[in-house]
Amino acid sequence: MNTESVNESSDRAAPRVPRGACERVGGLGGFGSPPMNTDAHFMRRALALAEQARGLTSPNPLVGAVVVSGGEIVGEGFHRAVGQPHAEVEALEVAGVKSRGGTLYVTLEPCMHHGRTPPCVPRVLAAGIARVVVAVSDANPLVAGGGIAALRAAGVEVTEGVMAEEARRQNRAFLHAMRAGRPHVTLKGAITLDGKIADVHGTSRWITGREARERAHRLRAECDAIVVGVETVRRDDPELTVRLDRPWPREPYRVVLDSRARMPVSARLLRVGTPARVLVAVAADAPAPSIAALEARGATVVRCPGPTGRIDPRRLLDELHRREVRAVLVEGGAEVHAAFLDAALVDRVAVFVAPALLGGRGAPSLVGGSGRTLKDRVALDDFEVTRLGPDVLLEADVAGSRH
Ligand code: AOF
Ligand code: ZN
Repeated sequence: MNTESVNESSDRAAPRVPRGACERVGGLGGFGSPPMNTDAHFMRRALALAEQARGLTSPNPLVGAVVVSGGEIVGEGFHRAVGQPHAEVEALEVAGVKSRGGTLYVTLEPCMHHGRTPPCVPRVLAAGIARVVVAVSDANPLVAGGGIAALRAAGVEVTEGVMAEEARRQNRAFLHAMRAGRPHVTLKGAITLDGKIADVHGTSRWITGREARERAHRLRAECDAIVVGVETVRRDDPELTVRLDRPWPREPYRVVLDSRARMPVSARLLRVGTPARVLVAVAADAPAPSIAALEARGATVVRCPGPTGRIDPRRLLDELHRREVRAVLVEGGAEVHAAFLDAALVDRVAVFVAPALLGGRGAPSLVGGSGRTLKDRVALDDFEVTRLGPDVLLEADVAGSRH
């Protein structure tokens, strides 16, 4: 892909690291803990290992681990997919007896609970690890500090917070979902420089070029649910599938906000992928025959009634949370974007900007609704800019929404 990174954080192949960070490997003092910069070096490696599984581990987080003995890496691992061994277990398997007395670097606090796999802490203790370095504690209520406490109680030295900000960014959606009890929401759109998402006729294909559209498919591949409004389905008849240059093993839920169940049963989205992973969110007065017709096509209909006959986005997110969705991509249109913003349910924006102007009073812009006063604007933090061929991708966190 011909992408030019304006900001280092846009390099998705490796986690974001401060450029020029000083590090010293080897030459350890020989007494006590190695210096912090050596810890950062090995943790950076663990983050890079974890990153290899981006988009593949949900509902689990990305986790990487490195076992170090005598200043050398003797084992590495990462979490590959839900149900697969945790990162620490992989790394300890590789290290074997060399783990004894060594240091384990892990990007997320080791777990203590029986989930789909056995707990990691007993495994770490059995391997004779003397010191564990953790980037961030696990926000999962089943773990939340318990792993670190159990290690310390067993006499293992634990250092927390090494490369913590990078680790938090790496698992932004997972950590947010665990902390907030609802999925992390990214508002995604493609606009012209004057902010239009379509021309006055409603035509939006294509505003951006190939590279930007490829990146948009990667954003889909990395999320668990794509949300659009029924108007978008009626107008564009999208598939909402992940289309990359190689087959993608995970299929995000494809969700349509359709308060009155007006989605045509002939919609393309019901003919591709797994129909049961099409969720149609309806409100209280959706006619039963329309619901039955959609269900007959294999769609899953979920009821998320709001106060004014519309969908309550919060209820939809609760429904998605129950299905272990961590990352949601809201792909429009303008009114759907406004509904999520008005409910204060947007955590991040990803906007592709094309070098073109459309104009037209009737042409929709990225966010519809009744608008805000400048005083009440949605402020964004931590802007990242990526060039994608002729277009630009702007990503930012909604101020106040901590990952
Ligand atoms: C770690 N290392 O590599 C992962 C962790 O169902 P399970 O057994 O896979 O447990 C999933 C939970 O364990 C997940 O929600 C998160 O809290 C933690 N994931 N923990 O120490 C790992 N994948
Ligand atoms: Zn674990």
